This record gives sequence, C-alpha cells and structure tokens, in this order.
Amino acid sequence: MRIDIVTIFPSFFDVLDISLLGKARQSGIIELGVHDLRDHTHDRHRTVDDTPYGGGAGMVMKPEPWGEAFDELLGEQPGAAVAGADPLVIFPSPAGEVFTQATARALAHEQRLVFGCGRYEGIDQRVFDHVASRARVKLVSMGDYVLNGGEVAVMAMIEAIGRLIPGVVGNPESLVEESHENGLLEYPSYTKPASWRGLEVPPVLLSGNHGAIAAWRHEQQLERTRRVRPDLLDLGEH
Ligand code: 6GU
Repeated sequence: MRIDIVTIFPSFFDVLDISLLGKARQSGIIELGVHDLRDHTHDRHRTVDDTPYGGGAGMVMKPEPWGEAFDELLGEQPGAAVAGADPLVIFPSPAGEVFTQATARALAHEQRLVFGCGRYEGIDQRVFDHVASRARVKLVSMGDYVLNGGEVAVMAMIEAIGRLIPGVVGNPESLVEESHENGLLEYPSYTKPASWRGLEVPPVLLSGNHGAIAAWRHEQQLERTRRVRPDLLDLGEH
C-alpha cells in the first residue's frame, strides 16, 4: 500500500519510522510519503489560511496550496492517476463518517491512500469539491469530540489500517480474537505466574479444556460488552 499525507506538520509523522509500521515500511509492504503543505505556498510568510467569507471566528485553510499539493499527488488532468492505483483521498474531519474497525478493514484493501490534514476551522469547501472531481473522497471522523487538526486522527487511522495489511502483524491469528473483530470487546488475558500478589488466574484457563476456555472467554466478552458498551450489542448477533 502507498500512503501519502499532506500536512503543515510533517514531523508529526516521524514516529511512523518505529514499531510494526516502521518494519512494514522497511520491508516494502507500506510505502509512505509525507508532504509539507507550505511547500505549495508562494509568499514570504508561507501562508496557508485566511479569514472566512461571511465572517465568524477562526481561520480557514486557503484552497491554492491544497490544489497544488493534490495536482502533484493525483496528476493535473481529471482522472489522471499516478503509479496505476486509483487513490482514495481521506480528509480527517469531525464532520465525517465515524471510523470503525469495519472502516479499517475496508481501507486495508486499498492500494493507495492520500490523507489531507486540515487545521484551523477547516479547509475551503472547494478543495473537497475539486478533489472529488478527480478521485474518490471520504471525510472520516475519529469520534464525537474535537481535535485541533487531523494529524493525530491520521496517525490512529494508519495504525488501525496498517496492522490489517497481510505481513504487518507477525501472527495473523492474533488479529481475530481482539476487541471489535467479532463485534464484542475482547476477553481478559492472563500470563504466568498463576498466582500474583494474591490474585489468581481464573482456574478454567489452567484446565486444558479448550471448549470450556472458549465458552468462558465468550461469556467474558458478552459481560464486558453489556457493562461498558451496550450499544455494540444492538448491532449484530453474538
Ligand atoms: Cl478526524 N479531526 C478533527 N480535527 N477533530 C476530530 C476528528 C478528526 N475526529 C474527531 N474529532
């Protein structure tokens, strides 16, 4: 997968050099390009924002630097694709569809993702409209709260998507038993020692009875989900 990010804070993404995602980049499974939006400004102050038409608080990101950045990433002709793959452009925004594990699973199948990180009160609407005439565009939110900009949201999305790409997580079986993969929260996990500071590992886990262990884990998932996230139980059959 090829991932490009446009941002006014390229160094935010330096941490993608480390951990599983860093390994995936070294092995070529994930290719990453981080692009400074200010490289597409032409004034002395490298201005990326201006006051909103119609008035109101805050600043709006100007369309011209975004237009140039996307010309470079998507090609200047309508429909022109770089390097074969049909890109999906994602703008992190609290006004977007909420990102879930299902979103991550769908996006993990894409060959090419381009993230546009907005700051301030948002990006001039014409940027979305123009990019949408040349590529598939999605606005994606991390949940019902407000961040100062899209960078942290993009980091979370890349981590959630990246670990679902074959070869990124060493043992793919570890992906199927975690929270949200079957619509439930994950069961509690234990390792050695069996007794620690007076706290015991549930005896069923030491029993060697695989059927009983699976049943206990499923019951734990249901109990946890009922208690913490009852909204998830309305969404499917468990
Ligand atoms: Cl994706 N961006 C911003 N700026 N705020 C958010 C968000 C995204 N998701 C939740 N809040």
